[in-house]
Amino acid sequence: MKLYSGPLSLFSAKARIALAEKGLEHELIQVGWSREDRYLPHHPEVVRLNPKRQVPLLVDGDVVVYDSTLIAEYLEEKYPQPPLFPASIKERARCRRQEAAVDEIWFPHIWDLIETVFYPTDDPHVAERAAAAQAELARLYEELDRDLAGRDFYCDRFSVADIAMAVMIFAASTLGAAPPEAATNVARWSDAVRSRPSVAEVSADLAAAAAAA
Ligand SMILES: N[C@@H](CCC(=O)N[C@@H](CS)C(=O)NCC(=O)O)C(=O)O
Repeated sequence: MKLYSGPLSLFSAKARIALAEKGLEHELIQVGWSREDRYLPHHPEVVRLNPKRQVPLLVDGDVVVYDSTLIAEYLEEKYPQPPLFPASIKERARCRRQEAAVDEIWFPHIWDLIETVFYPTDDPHVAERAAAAQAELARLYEELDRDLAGRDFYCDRFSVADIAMAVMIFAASTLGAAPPEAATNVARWSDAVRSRPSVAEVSADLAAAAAAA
């Protein structure tokens, strides 16, 4: 199995953690990235296999899967143990809803912070965008803290929702938007999730790539 990944790609980090949690041997291929050119030129295999020209991209024999959410779904179906989705339909729906929320509601705010730190811009509103992102993330942390009350994980077991949240909250924390101290449920959850070897290893790789960028 091969995973095409980006050294600073948060979506690739999700796929890497899922593979590690399932103990799946794979070749990790880190595509090129720079502040100036971002992902250009795209890796030739990514161009050939993914019309979106994005990582993560998984190749498992003759199966090609792109998009971190679809990769997690594929891995779960092909390699069900250990599971990364809850058992009940109700909890699976909660898990999928939260993973989507992290990718589609949290990430745009995190992207605003990434742009201010990593990519030079002449947008005169960059500081305002960063401040608005910080405010929105503060609101999302409050909501998440309520959702995690009385729960070890977001759903009834460690799941793709926790993976998506771990990656985005790790990134937000390194970009000046760490969870507030009052969010004690988030802190308890974060300690548990970040101590997992899969999350610890991938977070360390992201931190090293960010330091070198
Ligand atoms: N929805 C996709 C998003 C993937 C994505 O945005 N990948 C970025 C890196 S984080 C990428 O490959 N960008 C290449 C480019 O924009 O040229 C997923 O969940 O995998």
